[in-house]
Amino acid sequence: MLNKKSVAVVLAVLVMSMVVAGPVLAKPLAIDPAPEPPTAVQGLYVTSEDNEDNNGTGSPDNDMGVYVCPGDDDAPIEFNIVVDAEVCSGGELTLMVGNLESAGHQVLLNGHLLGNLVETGETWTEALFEVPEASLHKGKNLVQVDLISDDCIIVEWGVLAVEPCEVEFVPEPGTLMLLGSGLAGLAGYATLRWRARA
Ligand SMILES: [Ca+2]
Ligand SMILES: [Ca+2]
Ligand SMILES: [Ca+2]
Repeated sequence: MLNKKSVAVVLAVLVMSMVVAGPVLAKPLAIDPAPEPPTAVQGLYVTSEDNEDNNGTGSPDNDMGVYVCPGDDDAPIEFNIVVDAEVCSGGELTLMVGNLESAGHQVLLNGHLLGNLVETGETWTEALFEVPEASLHKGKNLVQVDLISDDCIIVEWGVLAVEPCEVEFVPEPGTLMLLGSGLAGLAGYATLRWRARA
């Protein structure tokens, strides 16, 4: 038969253990260093250092390359990938993500949901997402990872692969005028030479 005192002790121990354990989150684990991002070449835009915060001020809140857990001050994880060319087709976003122990975290580009991260476990994952043309533009493209499931993850780098625009030769009015004045100049020169000879 339990007396009141022993019940109180058991309750106290239970409450204490809950306080110590805190919210139940997948424990961050040590994993090998992340694979390097690809070299930035034409059409391949790489961000491996944070450059954006939760309020969009353009200052890093240092949420890349470190564990971020749901509810942390620096969550969600966000950064910009700068595309320095016009965009005339869709592309692909690749994220290097570490320690995905549950599925569900959402990946957005410029506010458009691209998809969810899947569970791959205690390793690095190259997560690939198709990007529709409407979600891409020249300049800063905001990548955001919303931590939906109870899992702490690392986002190491992000790469946008964008098809270069097809170049069509359509002379602009300015070009035509230049061409025209060039021809007029040539004609004038020819006339002068002809006069000089006469
Ligand atoms: Ca953040
Ligand atoms: Ca950030
Ligand atoms: Ca995890």
